[in-house]
Amino acid sequence: MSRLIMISNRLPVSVSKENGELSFHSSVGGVATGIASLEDPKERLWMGWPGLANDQINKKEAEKIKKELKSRGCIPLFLSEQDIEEFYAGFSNKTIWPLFHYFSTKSSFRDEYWNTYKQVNQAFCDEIVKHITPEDQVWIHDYQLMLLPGMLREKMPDADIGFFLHIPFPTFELIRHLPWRMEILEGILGADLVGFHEYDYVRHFLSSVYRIAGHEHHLSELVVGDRLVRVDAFPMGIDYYKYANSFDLPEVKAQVNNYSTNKELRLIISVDRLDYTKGILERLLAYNTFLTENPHYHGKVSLMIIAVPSRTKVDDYAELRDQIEVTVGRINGEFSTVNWIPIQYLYRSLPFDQLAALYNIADVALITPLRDGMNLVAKEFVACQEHREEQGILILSEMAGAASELGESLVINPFDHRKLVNAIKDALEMPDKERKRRNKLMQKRLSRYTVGHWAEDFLKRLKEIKNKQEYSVTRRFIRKHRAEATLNYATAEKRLLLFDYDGTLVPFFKLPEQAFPDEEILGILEKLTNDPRNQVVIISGRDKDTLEKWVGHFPLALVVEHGAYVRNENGKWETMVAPENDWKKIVRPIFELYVDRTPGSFIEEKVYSLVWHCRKSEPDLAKLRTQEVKNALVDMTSNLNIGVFEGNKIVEVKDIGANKGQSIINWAGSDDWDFIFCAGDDYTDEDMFNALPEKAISCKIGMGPSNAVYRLDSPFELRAFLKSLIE
Ligand code: ADQ
Repeated sequence: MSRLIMISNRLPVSVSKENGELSFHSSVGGVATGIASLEDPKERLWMGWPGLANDQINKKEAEKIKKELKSRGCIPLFLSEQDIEEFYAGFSNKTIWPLFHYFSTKSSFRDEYWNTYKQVNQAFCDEIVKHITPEDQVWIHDYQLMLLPGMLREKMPDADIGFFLHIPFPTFELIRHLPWRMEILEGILGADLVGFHEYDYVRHFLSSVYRIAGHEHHLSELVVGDRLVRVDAFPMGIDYYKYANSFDLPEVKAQVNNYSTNKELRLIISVDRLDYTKGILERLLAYNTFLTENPHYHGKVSLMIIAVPSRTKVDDYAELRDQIEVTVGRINGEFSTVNWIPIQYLYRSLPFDQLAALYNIADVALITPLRDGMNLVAKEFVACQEHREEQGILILSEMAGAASELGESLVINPFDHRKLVNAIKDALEMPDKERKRRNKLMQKRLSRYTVGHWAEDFLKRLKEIKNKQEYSVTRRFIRKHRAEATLNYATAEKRLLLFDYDGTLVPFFKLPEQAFPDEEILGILEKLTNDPRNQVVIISGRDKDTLEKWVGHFPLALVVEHGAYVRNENGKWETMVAPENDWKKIVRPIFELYVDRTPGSFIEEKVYSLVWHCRKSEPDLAKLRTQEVKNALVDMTSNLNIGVFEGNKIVEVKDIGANKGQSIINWAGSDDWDFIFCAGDDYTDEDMFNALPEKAISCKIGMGPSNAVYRLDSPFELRAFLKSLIE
């Protein structure tokens, strides 16, 4: 039976050891709550680090931990002190965390961190394969385990693997700093479904994947190897009613009564882990200015900073703690009176009842991270306002993922000191009716997309993409089909082999002249053309001189410029259609305009066509210009006997009298072949596939819609198949 296997750096149960005694604490974080509320009854397992270094426990204790955790549905993975230092504090929190939160100057790129990161990801992989079956659904979480999807994919090629990143995915300009950017992207792409909190992160990820790994996406789906991978946004929600109804809980009520002694004092709360991405210092400075500019608020407002200790072993965090404490001390020293302290500072984690009570009594929540993947505190605060008589209002940073769902809060740029100061005043002075109006809209949204809904949505989409993959792989020229074809080839006496050249026999290069045949393909062509049972034909859009020079020494037929010229195997050229080229005078200036506007692009002239190439141009600009050039051409060429075609990084305008389909009729039209194989990668090859008799095996190289019977991913896969024929 299929199970859900959750994998995260930390387990939802953590183990600690005090005075030689082990104790277990469940931390029902957001994700665990979401998973617990799934309606699907299938069994669940959770794998991760329980929080103790293996150097701190002996064998007997490790066994005890395993046994106890097993009873709670968890599998522990123990880390050594060195792993914690280099994998967790090091690569995860000193390399990835700052870089992905746009603090690139804090990022340190050290080989020993990277090596341990790889090792720990591998250890997770080795452990997990002992526990899973191919039917299980695997959901891997966060930036500590970005290599794991790829590692697991290698061991279990058909596994259902989802990956969710809880932090921002930054722009390509930052990702390119990372010396191991390719490995990280390939690791993530081992998943079938990759999820982020926000569409902006999806965009950044797809753009990095395109620029670094070269995979192009179509509507957020891309092909990696022979797998379809989907990338999508799943904004994580909260356990809404737990917060919205918290006021009715006696323990929360008791806490509220504890706090509410001075009804005159307006309360601003700030709740986060103590982290430089959270903007705590900037908040304090804004509050300082607010107090300076608004003396009438002295004694009437209080800011409560609740900072949860976090990553205390990382220097930046220790330094930030000092800075915050000095700043709090300075502001309190400057403004405090005998009966008023402007800032209360709590450096600790609060239990749920105390935190919920604060959410329930605060007038303002000041949540202004400099960058944040989502920020759940903002959502929790808004939920807690639902049943309040006088509701509080949220000031939220536009740099938090949550800002796209909480647009009715006071959204500010946390780097804009003036706006932050003004927002504090506006929030305190906003009429209750207005606070309620804004909160209501946000509450409605949050109550719909809860954390349970989030988990369900992600897992449903994972299933969908797996089903879609199955459908898309039926078209692949899989081992079984290839074996059948090889057998037919071996017994055939008369065989016709038709190949496109660029992107089919050889991969694409930045410049067309770089795509000359390498030794491997020359060897394959030599063997194929030496067999008297074979007729090999290469049909290409290229000009005749180039192909003659590259492969003309073999006894094969050549059809060039999409059928304009034909050479039989004896080397004699014939022209198929008389060129009619007046249209080029109209098209060339348009292409020239786009060459000027698109650095790296250029024009290639062939007898029957003009081609605008943009393979060397900046990819996103090339995409945009391709659409523009096509639009310009379609309007201007509608009265001419020419067609405009978009190919792989090209736009080609050609005489529609010349096409590859017509040009192969001479060969394919004859019905005395025992075996016909035809391969091509481009839109122009579709004419060829359509003109083939039914018994032919046609094969598209690469993705995209096609009339071919089968598909292979690359020229290298085609070469492997051709080698199996000749061997
Ligand atoms: P965090 O950076 O930890 O999480 P956030 O989402 O705000 O940020 O907080 C997570 C949880 O911590 C919240 O549920 C909150 O209640 C709790 N918490 C915060 N302060 C607390 C305190 N003083 N005492 C007790 N509990 C406290 C990362 C990403 C975020 C992303 C989450 C989830 O950095 O951007 O929203 O994962 O994906």
